[in-house]
Amino acid sequence: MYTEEELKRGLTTQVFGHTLSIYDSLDSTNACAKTLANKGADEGTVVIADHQTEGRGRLGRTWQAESGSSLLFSVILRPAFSMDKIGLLPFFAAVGIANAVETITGLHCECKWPNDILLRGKKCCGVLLESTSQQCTLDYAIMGIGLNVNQKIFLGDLAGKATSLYCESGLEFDRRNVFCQILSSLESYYPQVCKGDFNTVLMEWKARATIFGKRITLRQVADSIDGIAVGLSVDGGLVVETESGQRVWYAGDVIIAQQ
Ligand code: BT5
Repeated sequence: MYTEEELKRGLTTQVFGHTLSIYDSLDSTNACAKTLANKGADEGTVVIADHQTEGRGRLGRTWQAESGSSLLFSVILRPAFSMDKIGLLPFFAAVGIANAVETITGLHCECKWPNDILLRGKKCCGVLLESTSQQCTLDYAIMGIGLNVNQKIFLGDLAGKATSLYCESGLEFDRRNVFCQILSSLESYYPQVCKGDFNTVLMEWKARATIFGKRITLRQVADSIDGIAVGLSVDGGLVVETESGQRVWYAGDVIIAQQ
């Protein structure tokens, strides 16, 4: 993996990446960041690894990434807001990352509820937010980001579903620059987010969403509903118009019906 000096050289941020923990291999950058946060690590501390042996997705799923060509990192956040805002943090992450990816590649990113970033309909980035609270107040959140940068092929389960910045642009990118650009983009939204103001983030997320007005199936582990995605609730849920009225969902996977 890169050295601290190499990564810090391109950083223009004040808080995000001020403290860096860099590893060749880890079980999961989110697990490591959680351990550091429990020991009191500062807001903006970043754990980054070249390889993960147990990269995590949501709902017990895994994140598979090729060493040497991906970005795998987690940022410790300690915003002083109440737990009712926690469901909005994935939108902050997605918009910060999408903005950076668009600047670097010139490609348009699509944001898919709740936490994916797509390029030309395929997933290039996943975000895993994990949080700990005490008496209704957020203690810290770990924002884990997996971005496919220079990976050239995706096999098995990922074939046809995953993509990378390289696959969509034909160009290889210096992962250090991509990393620095993402942290800088995230930090530009963070002061507003910390005040509990997600207006800009939600507006920019919605502008990149393609789900609204479409017929979808929303799948959870033991349940699924069909309906039309009509909007977001104030706390980040997906509002779906079903045959039995409007329902708000906070987790699950969206499948857009073929038109
Ligand atoms: C996510 O979960 O998309 C969140 C992934 C977060 C990964 C980062 S890496 C750094 C940090 N440390 C961790 O341990 N995790 C975070 P979910 O929405 O559940 O999507 C998981 C699904 O995405 C898998 O079941 C696969 O179908 C697919 N997937 C796995 N690896 C992928 C990849 N490299 N590119 C695209 N899709 C992938």
